[in-house]
Amino acid sequence: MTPPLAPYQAVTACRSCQASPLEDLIEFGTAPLADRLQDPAAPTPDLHAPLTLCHCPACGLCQIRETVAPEVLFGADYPYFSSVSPALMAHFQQSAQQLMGSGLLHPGDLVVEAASNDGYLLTHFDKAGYRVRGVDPAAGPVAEARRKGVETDHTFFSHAVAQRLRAELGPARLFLANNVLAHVADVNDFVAGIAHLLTEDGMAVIEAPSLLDLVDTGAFDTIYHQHLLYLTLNAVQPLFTRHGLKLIDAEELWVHGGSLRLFVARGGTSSARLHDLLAQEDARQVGTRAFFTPFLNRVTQICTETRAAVEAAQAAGQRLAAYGAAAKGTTLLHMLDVPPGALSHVYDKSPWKTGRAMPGSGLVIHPAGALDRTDVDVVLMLAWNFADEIIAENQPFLDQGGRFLIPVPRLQHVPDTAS
Ligand code: JHZ
Repeated sequence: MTPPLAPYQAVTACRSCQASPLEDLIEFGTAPLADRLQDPAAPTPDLHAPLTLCHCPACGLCQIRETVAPEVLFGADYPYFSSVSPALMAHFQQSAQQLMGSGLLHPGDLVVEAASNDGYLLTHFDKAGYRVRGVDPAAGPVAEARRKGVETDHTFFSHAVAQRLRAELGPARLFLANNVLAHVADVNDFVAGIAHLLTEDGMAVIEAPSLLDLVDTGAFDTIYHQHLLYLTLNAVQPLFTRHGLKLIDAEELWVHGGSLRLFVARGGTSSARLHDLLAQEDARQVGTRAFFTPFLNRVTQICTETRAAVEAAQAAGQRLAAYGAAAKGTTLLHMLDVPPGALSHVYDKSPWKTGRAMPGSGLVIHPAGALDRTDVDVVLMLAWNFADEIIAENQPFLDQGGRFLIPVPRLQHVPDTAS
């Protein structure tokens, strides 16, 4: 049976520079929409949409072709709450402290964050006495942010929203946007909004998935309908220039399997670090077909080996479950296409996900207390980016003979059964 399709449009021109044609890299087929969790008691057919990774030969921007209606992707039921990972919280606390210690902000300054989620980042600036305003389209996280006292507009950030905010609150000296630039269909409108909102000496600090890391770690599962862009510094530079802004510095981060932090201002000298990173991209010929070839082979290898490991465990009579009802898990399970029933359920710590079911696979989400051998023998790690944290918490499960399969960056057995 053909699954019902979500409302979507396929772009034919680059989302940034508008050049065409775009060149296709991988087709994932018709994939379920990540993060649209089901109520197992009253399931409705999962919405799907084609998913195609492509790139723009003109400006080098890697992107997906399909734009699923954002209200469908980030609607009332959006289940992602950033505050679930202590490592992520520590990362953002450090980032807030660094920015507050940098001398950029003065008392009474305005800090605006797009996709402020549950307010976890803005609370640091709020407590330090700055004026803060969040903007987020997802009802659940917005309610949580407001509960914490972080004033949040329940909407998507755009140029029009920036005009309204500036008229209401004045310009912002600091604009934050973590894991949102790459989610925006009209990225030119978003960046125009940043340019409108910033003070003359203001700064935008933006975190987004790095294409180089995606390719180097084989993290093909982070490709899903929410992620429209996969950034390189060379490809985003013209996006900012087009709107009178300048990329002045960049930093590589470990978060979400590898991200870039971009520092964008109206002018100023570019850092030596930025020049080095741009030169590294040039040396790797990022954006050419040859650059993508090893990655495309790796996707096939990860899927083949992981599927074989799941099937071998199943054939040996072991009970398998998954860990981490992450958005990326939807792409991974779609591409693995393991036999129905091979995995019994998925564990996840997020109380907002418990009791619901993952799209596509239908795996029901169980609360992740300590894993126990009386329930499960082998656990497929969908939240592989937090593998260290999750394994450290579950040492007793390993001591009892339990096993983890970690598919990305390369299939790894923990403990290593080969040794
Ligand atoms: P996690 C999210 O993707 C959502 P996801 C979003 N689509 C996006 O763009 C990217 O981030 C960047 C759970 N967990 O953070 C929590 C445990 O159960 O990798 C999460 O459900 N135990 C906006 O969803 C999931 O795993 C733990 O100890 O792929 C991890 O999801 C920890 C640490 C996490 O992002």
